[in-house]
This record gives sequence, C-alpha cells and structure tokens, in this order.
Amino acid sequence: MAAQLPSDFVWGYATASYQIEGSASTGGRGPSIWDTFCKIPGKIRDGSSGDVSTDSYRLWKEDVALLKSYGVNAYRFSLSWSRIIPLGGRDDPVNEEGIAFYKGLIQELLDNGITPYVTLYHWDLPQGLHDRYGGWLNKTEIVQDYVNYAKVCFTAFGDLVQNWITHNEPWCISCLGYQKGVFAPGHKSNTEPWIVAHNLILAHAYAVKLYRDSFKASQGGQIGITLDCHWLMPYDDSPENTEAVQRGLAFKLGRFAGPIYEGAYPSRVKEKIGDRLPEFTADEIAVVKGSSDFFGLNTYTSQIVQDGGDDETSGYVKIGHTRADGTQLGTQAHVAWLQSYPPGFRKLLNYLWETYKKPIYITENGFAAKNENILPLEVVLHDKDRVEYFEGYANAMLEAVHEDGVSVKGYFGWSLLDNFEWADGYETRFGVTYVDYATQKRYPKDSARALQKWFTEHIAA
Ligand code: GBH
Repeated sequence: MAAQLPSDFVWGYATASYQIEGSASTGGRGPSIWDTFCKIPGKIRDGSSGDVSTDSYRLWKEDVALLKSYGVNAYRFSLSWSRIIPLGGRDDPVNEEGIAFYKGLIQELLDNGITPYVTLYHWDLPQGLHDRYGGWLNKTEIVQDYVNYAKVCFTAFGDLVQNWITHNEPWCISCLGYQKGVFAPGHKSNTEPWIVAHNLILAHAYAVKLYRDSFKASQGGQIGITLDCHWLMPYDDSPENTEAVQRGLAFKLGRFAGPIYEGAYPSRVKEKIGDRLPEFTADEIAVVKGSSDFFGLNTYTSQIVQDGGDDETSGYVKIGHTRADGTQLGTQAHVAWLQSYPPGFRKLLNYLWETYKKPIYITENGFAAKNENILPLEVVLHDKDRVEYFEGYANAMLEAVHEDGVSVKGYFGWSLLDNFEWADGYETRFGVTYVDYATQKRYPKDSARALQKWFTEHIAA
C-alpha cells in the first residue's frame, strides 16, 4: 500500500488578489502600488497589468466550482487591502462592498467543504499609504495601519476563517520592490530594503499579537507568516562555497526567520550590513520572537551556490542550476530561475524542521511549463513537465514526512489558474488550469488531474 498522509492533511491551490481579481477600479476598490507600477513603461514584460487578469472578482463562483471539481480540501487566497480599505489607513473608511465580496467567497468555500487559508498581504499595498507617508518605509505609520487592517479582517471574517497568513514573501517585497526595483514600487536602494524588511517584521508581529490577545480565544484559529526559500547547494566542497551556502540562507531566509523564530537577525547579516540594519527595541523583539504558529513555506527550486558577486539580496553569492561537471539540476521551466529538483525540496523541509521546529505548511509550490503562452491549447493541456514536477515534489514531501519525520501539515500548488505573473505579465503560466484571456474560459490541464489522483491515493481515509 502507498504511504499515507494523515486524514487531516490539508491540500489545495493558492492564488493572490492582484494576480486574479481584476476589477481594479470597480466595487469601490482603491488603487494599489501594483496598479501604479504596471503603468511604468518597461516594468511589465508584455506591457500588461492586473486590470482584468482572470476576472475572478466576477467569476469567483466558477473558481470555487473548479476547486471543488479538483477534489481539494483547502484554498489559499489573499485579500486586497485597498478593496477593504480603499485608502488603506486607520482613519480611512471601510468599503462594505469589499467585505461583502470576501464574505461571499469564504461562505461559498465552506459550503463546498473547502477550508480557507487567508493571506492578508500579497504585495498590493494601498497607493494611498505609499503617497501619504512612504508606505512600508514609515515604521510608526505602517505598523499601525497594517494592524488596523488586520483587525478589520479578523472582525469581519474571523468567525469563518481559522487560518491566517500575515505576509507573503517579505524577501520579495523588500528586495525586489526596494533594492532591485523589479517589483512595485520599483525603488533601487541599499538602505530601504532593510528598513522595509524590518517594518514588515514588526507589522506582522503586532498583527499576530492582536490576533492572539483579542481574537484567538473566541475564533480559535492559527496565524503565521509565509517565507520564500530555495534549497542551496555548494558548487564544490571548498570552504568559500560551503560558507556561501550558509550566507545565502541567512540573507534569503534567516533575515526574517531569525527574528521571528529565534529572536535575532543572523550574525552573518549583521556583519555585512552593519549600520544599515535597523535594531529592534527590547519591547519589539519580545513581540517578534515566536510570532508565527507555523512555518509557511513557498518554494519552487534549488540553487547551486558560489561565493562572490555583488548581489546583496542573495547574500553576495552567485546562484545557478549548473553543476561543476556541467550537468543541469533538472527540467528547465519557462522562466530562467526555475528548474525542477525534488531532492532539494526534501532537504529544505528537513532543514526547516530541524532549524525552526515548527510544523510546515507549503503555501506555494509549482512549475511554469515552457511556451504555454504560444503553444496550441491541445498541447498545453498535456503539461507533462508540470505533472512530473508535482509528482516529484509530492513524493519528496512524503519521504520527508514518512522517512525523515518532518512535520508537514499542508500543501498548496501554485496556482489554481494561469494568472498575472507580476513582471512577466501573462507570458508565464503557472496554472493547473489554462485560462483563455480572450474569453475567460478555464480549461483543466493534466496536472490538475495528476495532483488530485496523487492526494486521493496518499491521504488516509
Ligand atoms: C511566488 O514567488 C509568488 O508568491 C507568486 O505570487 C508568484 O506568482 C509565484 O511565486 C510564481 O513566480 O527577480 O531574480 O528573483 C516566488 C518567488 C520571486 C521567484 C520573483 C522569481 C523573479 C526572478 N519569485 N522571482 S528574481
């Protein structure tokens, strides 16, 4: 008999508000920094935006029916802050239409036996807060406004939602938005990413404190953060490259996981960043340390690491997928940064469990098969590379659980639908469902059936 995951194992798909909702200026929604960013020429590969996307603000019932047909027991989605509080701030009005939209979605999920996992912040900061005081750069203002937004959400939805995720991938928010400038708001700075990262950690921690102090007892849920990380492997066994792996992990993961799970920034980060790294007060770090009930992990690939280079976001290491003997790690995706490598996933799960000792939810994992933007539909629907990716990663997860004793509670594939893939626009497709953007018709790919079959066979009755 195939190895079994426990009967309460959570599985489903993930999406994010700006990537699927569309209706960017209807239903009372205020603009976000992504609406603004998409208008800057050259920032989005195909010149597109999330104005329409998969039109899920209007087609949400169809999306839930699709989830149901895929046999999932959970769905991870994010709330659009500027749909709920159009200007974003603690003294700004709440948009009841936005609240009603998400209540309808949540109720529909529950009526179909699908448990909601709700992300508060998946990158779409209200433009109003960015304009008013610099958004994530302003510690006193943004922490209060984020906590107020969280309070509005816990109050409105918390009787129905027992699984909360504060931020999605703070590394991307701070490093890609404020250091490399490839994500909104498109800043290029060496100081701002560290300030933003610090303020993201504080906003997360104070929202968790509010939940634990005022909502958890009556609503009975859990709350944590989602971090993104690849598994890192040294190019060879030289001391420099061995150290480069540790530094890479500290800069990618430890800069958030250190404060949140252990109560301090990693020493490797402190040494390199010096005065540019803000400090927590004693009161703050007491709130930050232990502020996540679980380890939310988004992971897609593994990287081979060499010492050197000038990329501070990755910790002054060079990253690639080519081994010293010239071979590739695995199957290449449509995007340069992603190759399939299931053994690295198993290693990463072991590392996280040993290091942070928290039950893990894989909140995103997925693959963009090549050329799905240009191939004929009948070819795209047989997405063999994605099927192999998902089966390889699911089996690696099962080995981590069964053979290594890692605590993994849930798994969300990225993504339910092809959708707006940020700076790649619509050229890169991650969905298990093909979306024809001209008609908004949805077509299941083979991978949707493959994952359904895998989880049906591996979750105990
Ligand atoms: C996730 O990020 C996101 O949460 C999700 O919204 C997204 O659609 C999904 O992945 C697929 O990309 O500028 O060199 O870092 C995963 C992390 C961040 C990896 C952006 C790719 C672009 C190349 N991704 N990164 S780089």
